[in-house]
Amino acid sequence: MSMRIKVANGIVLALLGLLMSPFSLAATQSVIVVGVGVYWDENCTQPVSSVYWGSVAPGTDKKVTVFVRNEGSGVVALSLGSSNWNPQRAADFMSLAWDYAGETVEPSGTVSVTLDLYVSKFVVGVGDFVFDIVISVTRELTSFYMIFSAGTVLYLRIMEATVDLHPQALNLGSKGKWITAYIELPEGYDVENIDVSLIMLNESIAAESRPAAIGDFDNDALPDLMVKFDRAQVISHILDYVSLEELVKGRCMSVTLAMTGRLVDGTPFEGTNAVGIICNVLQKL
Ligand SMILES: [Ca+2]
Repeated sequence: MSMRIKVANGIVLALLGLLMSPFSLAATQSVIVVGVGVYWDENCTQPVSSVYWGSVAPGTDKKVTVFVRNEGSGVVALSLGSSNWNPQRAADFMSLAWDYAGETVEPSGTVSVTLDLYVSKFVVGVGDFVFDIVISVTRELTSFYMIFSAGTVLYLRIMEATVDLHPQALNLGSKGKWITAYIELPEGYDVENIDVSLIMLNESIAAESRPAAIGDFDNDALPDLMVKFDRAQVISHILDYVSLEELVKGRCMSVTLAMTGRLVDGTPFEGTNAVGIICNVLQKL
């Protein structure tokens, strides 16, 4: 027979003090008391109630080291889990591990463990996140120590999109109405999630809200999103920033345009593509 403690979510913090104490009521030999405490220091004077991971960039991890003490009367092994992820999707992109090797812990014995939170490089749609770290004894998994933890995903690297602009050679005197862009995203991202209203060229020309369509323009089996920009706006923008003199003198010029945008969950992306400028028309200007 062993003590069984059930803790409902939400009242865990109130019960932490109870969980961290040995259950001295169990005084008979046949009763094995289980309990585990987690501390910042080896002497077990500073209980861990929360862990702040800070900013974690996609594709990286953060570590914290804690001391786990067996506060029961029997030899135990430890087990690590997590729960109450918010947002829930954070659990799909993050994993919590530790370097505990499975050694048993004697009553009152402590073991130092390093908790390691890894954030997938494909993480999307997660900013601030919280979850509970659950450390339990394998002898009795219903006795556990729960630690609130929180952090923020820091999108250091902006996702690189593949951008194809058409026409590739821009006739500045053209009467064509549009410049068409085909956007592909890296593996793990879906062009369906691009927020068309936030797509910009050189941070100054917004994409038209329509037409916009998903297809596979370049037949590479990767879906691409087609959007259009007003050609007159693009030409006007280019003329604001390029030297006409150089353009005419060089007879030909290539201009790189940068596209920026966001997915509907806020994840940013960017990509560039060069367009040539047709010069013979320019000489008539
Ligand atoms: Ca494609």
